[in-house]
Amino acid sequence: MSDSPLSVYPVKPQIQATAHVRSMAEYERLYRLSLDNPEWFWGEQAKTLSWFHPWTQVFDADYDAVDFAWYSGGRLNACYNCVDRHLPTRGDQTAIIWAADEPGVYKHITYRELKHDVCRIANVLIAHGVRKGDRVCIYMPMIPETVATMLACARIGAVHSVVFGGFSAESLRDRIIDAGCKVVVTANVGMRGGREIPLKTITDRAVDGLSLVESVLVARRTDKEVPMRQGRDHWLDDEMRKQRSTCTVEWMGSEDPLFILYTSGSTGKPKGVLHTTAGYMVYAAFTHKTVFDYRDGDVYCCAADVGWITGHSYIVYGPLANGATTVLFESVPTYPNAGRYWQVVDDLGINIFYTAPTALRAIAQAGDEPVRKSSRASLRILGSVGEPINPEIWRWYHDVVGEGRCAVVDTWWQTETGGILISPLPGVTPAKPGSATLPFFGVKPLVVDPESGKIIEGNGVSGALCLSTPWPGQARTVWGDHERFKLTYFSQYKPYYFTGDGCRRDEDGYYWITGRIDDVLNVSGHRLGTAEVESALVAHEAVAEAAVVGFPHDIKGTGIYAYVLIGAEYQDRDPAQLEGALKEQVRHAIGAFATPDVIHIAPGLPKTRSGKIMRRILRKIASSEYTGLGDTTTLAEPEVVDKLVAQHRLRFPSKE
Ligand code: 7RM
Repeated sequence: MSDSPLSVYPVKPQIQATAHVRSMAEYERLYRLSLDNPEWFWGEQAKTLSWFHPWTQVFDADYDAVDFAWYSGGRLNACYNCVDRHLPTRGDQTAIIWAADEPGVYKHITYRELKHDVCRIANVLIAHGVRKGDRVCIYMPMIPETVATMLACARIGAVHSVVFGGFSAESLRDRIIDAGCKVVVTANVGMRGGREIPLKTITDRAVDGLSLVESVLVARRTDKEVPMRQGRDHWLDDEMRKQRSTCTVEWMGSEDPLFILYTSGSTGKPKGVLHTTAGYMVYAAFTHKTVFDYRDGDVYCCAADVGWITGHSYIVYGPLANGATTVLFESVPTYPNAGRYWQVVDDLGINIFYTAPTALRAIAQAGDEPVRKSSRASLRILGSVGEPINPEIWRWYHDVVGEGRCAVVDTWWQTETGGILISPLPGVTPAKPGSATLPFFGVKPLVVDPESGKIIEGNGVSGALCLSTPWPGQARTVWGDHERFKLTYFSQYKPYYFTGDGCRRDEDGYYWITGRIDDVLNVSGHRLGTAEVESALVAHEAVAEAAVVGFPHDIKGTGIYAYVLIGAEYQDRDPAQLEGALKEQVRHAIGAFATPDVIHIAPGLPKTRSGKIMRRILRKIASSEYTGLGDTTTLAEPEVVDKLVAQHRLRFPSKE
């Protein structure tokens, strides 16, 4: 290891190497093999799944058409792999431990019970007309029925589209329409941090007047009564009671769709990222086993929401394919206090814990006391995902939470990648706090010069992060718009996949993700396009124009800063009231997590003479960086910058 400004955390002898890769030498050897002979490597990994019919070709691609096929000729079923195949050996083992929002309330579900629930729900879906290839929208809280519904879809070959329970009616409606969902599964309410979320009411608004949606199935999270529309709405538990607990599996082609998951990009509406069956399952299972060193009998907890890709791959499909015990955590890290995570860890004897830096920052604020109150003796591995982890928080996670005994794995990946691509292997890869370290097997990251588009070789370099080799877990297309898929990911640095992230490869070849270099914000680990927030703002009649940028935020990582130009007839309005109304507008259009932190009613926006908004300048001002704004004399109205700076200074005097 060469010098690094940050300390290197060597692998400690007391941290056992992952059961699957034992040393750096073995990592390097396997890594080289995986790149030299990917078909052999990925063929070997696929053998850990159960197949109805084996594949005839591991990989095939038409690079011009951006068309990838893994395990062609094979037939399998994701639900069968997550549930049925475990019954002979693990029927009585706990598959899911539900940790309810209410502290201390847990429910254990065995693999056998899961199978019965899944089959009943699958039969309910069939009874409501769902067939292979049909889309089902899942707008649910973190309850066992949600996982069972995902698996039920997979069982009958339906394509699920899970929409995070924090999205608004409008966002939900857009996603239901885009995917063409004929059934929506929701719950009467969700519970988060002691508060009720009116999921059914939001669903009613979302599907109002949509003839496309034939049935709304409603899980009962609490006893709360909600209006049910005759003929369309049905209680899920009532429907399940009418059904048998067996349901035949639909054998799917390897490349048949498994699910759609919407994600934000730099332009337009969110894209429905499509993952297919075999490649996704192989990748989710193998990365879960290897990166988290999952061992038989371990209790594993990923505290994400199933509404995001992390929940799909590392609460549901990866762990269950490996026959794991996976914890479904319904609550939030700060409820009823900042010690909640560690209470759950002790109550359930969790060995592997996976969360996001934003959650760690939120609880680290409360100091070490809430952590020290717990034993955490069961913990072996601590994972991080969703955004760059600040070295200070990494150290807190490692030293305070893990008491130096646990390996920290900072895992970099995306909705589009299906699974982890850059991460240390626990007990194998020496860590550097803040670096996701080295590529996973079969993954070849490239650092590309954003100006010239040329690959930058060697170490000690930075640029745009691209990926040069295909891997089984990668998304296949954007639902209904393959051109957009090609354009978004494979055109900027053709023929490579462009991630949207910037990165540095240090002297040791370690990767440091520096964050998005497109117009995507990472707010509390939630992905959000600036364009989405802008279009929500301009939909308000008072707003003539809006420009949204990110700025450093202590807890959220990135905060949302919106510059808005107000129309002439609204100039006399009380600014505070207007700001409130605009925040409400965004909450209504997208969801609470997208609410801007700052609404800056601006006299103008810095634009080039050709009318292009200079976002770089807006980002700097929002971050209280008033120097180095560059040459502003070429702007259409250079004085606008001075005005914006003066207004920002006045409002945030303490930030300088
Ligand atoms: C898994 C997930 C993807 C974006 C990605 C990055 C950022 C995720 C890390 C990270 C630094 C990490 N999917 N990101 N993990 N940045 N270090 N370990 O989050 O589609 O919702 O977001 O998240 O910018 O492009 S996602």
